[in-house]
Amino acid sequence: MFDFITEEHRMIQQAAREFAQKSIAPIAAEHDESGEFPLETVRQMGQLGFMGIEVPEEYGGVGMDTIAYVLALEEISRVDASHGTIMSVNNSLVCHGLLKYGTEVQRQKYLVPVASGEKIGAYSLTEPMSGSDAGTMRSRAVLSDDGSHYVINGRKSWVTSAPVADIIILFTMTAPEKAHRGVTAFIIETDQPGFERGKTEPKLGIRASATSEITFDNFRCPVENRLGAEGDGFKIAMAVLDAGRIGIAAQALGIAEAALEASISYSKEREAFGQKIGEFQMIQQKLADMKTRVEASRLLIYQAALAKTKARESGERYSLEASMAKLFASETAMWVTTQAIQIHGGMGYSKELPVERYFRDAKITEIYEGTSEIQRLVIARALTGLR
Ligand code: COS
Repeated sequence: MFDFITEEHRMIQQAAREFAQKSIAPIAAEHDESGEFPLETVRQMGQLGFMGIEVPEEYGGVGMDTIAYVLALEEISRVDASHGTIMSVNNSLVCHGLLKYGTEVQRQKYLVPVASGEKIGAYSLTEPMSGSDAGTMRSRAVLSDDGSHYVINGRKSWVTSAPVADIIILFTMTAPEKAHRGVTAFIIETDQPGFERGKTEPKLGIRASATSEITFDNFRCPVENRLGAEGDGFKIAMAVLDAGRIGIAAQALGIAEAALEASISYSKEREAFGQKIGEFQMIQQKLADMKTRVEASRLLIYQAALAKTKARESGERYSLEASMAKLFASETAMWVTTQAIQIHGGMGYSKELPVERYFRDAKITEIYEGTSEIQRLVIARALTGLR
């Protein structure tokens, strides 16, 4: 049916499925409980090429397209959404940003190690007082008198992978009077003085992915680490988030599928009132609606992935397709995981089964990389051209 899915796509999908089952499934619940970052399996994902799927081989990636990326990410997230988050940020927010906007020197120095999984990347836009309204940040970067470096000060929050990241793409203000047109992007090496990581956030879900604040105290960033021109940062942040939102949609799809599969199995085993619960119409209706929404999410994700692959040549924006995929898939994940708990009854509420983890993991997909409200705003603006 999907003739754009090639043999090569199926191979990476199968490789991701096998790796997730063999190496991630046995540790997922334990890392969810402890909140410990799964460094070993993340390194292995790098060796398998999953950390830079769309990056050309000359820059350390495997040189595939967005369909390959969403297929692999869905398989990883189906087993563990925390691994999915780490993979998604590294691929779409960091590698994509460095590939699209980096100079040749920046690509060689930063993209190669991040795409090959040798180093871990993060993306930092949000601040304590600036989330959805991303153009209002308070952190600052000031060019030194001799023009050799920027001095960065400020605090950023909710940075996925910050506690372990080697490289962070940072968005900060170089010209606050210009509002969003005063935002500039930088590549930060986290082993430099003036950079500090805050405490790891105690989260409801995706607990094995590490998230923290970061602070800059007179951090000196060489001019050659500026990503794009001064003032281009907001557009870079938004364009990169379009790519990121397709990744989050694929992550949400993986979570929803896992919850659906568990629900199908349970409804064929569990008996009540002398029959399998799957023989009751109320359970059947839930399963039918869950499956339909899962498959509709998949179609929107494929549409967005194809639009992004096409944009490589056309340079056109695919914000509409990305936001529709993220909106629908994340709300599907939340709805499907809620139904899954209901189908499992008390067992769905127990930590003995992974269903409650899917439910907790699903919630963030409606929040990060743009809330559902922001996705609706992007979609409506694309339709009307109004602001
Ligand atoms: N790609 C390229 N350029 C984009 C873009 C995109 N996807 N989205 C917006 N832009 C450009 C616009 O074209 C505009 O350019 P000009 O300055 O030349 O006019 C500029 O960026 C500002 O756009 P806009 O006026 O739409 O900005 P707003 O301040 O109204 O913000 C929203 C738009 C709300 C959609 C944006 O701030 C957003 O997505 N916020 C959510 C941020 C987010 O996802 N945070 C989570 C971070 S990851 S945990």
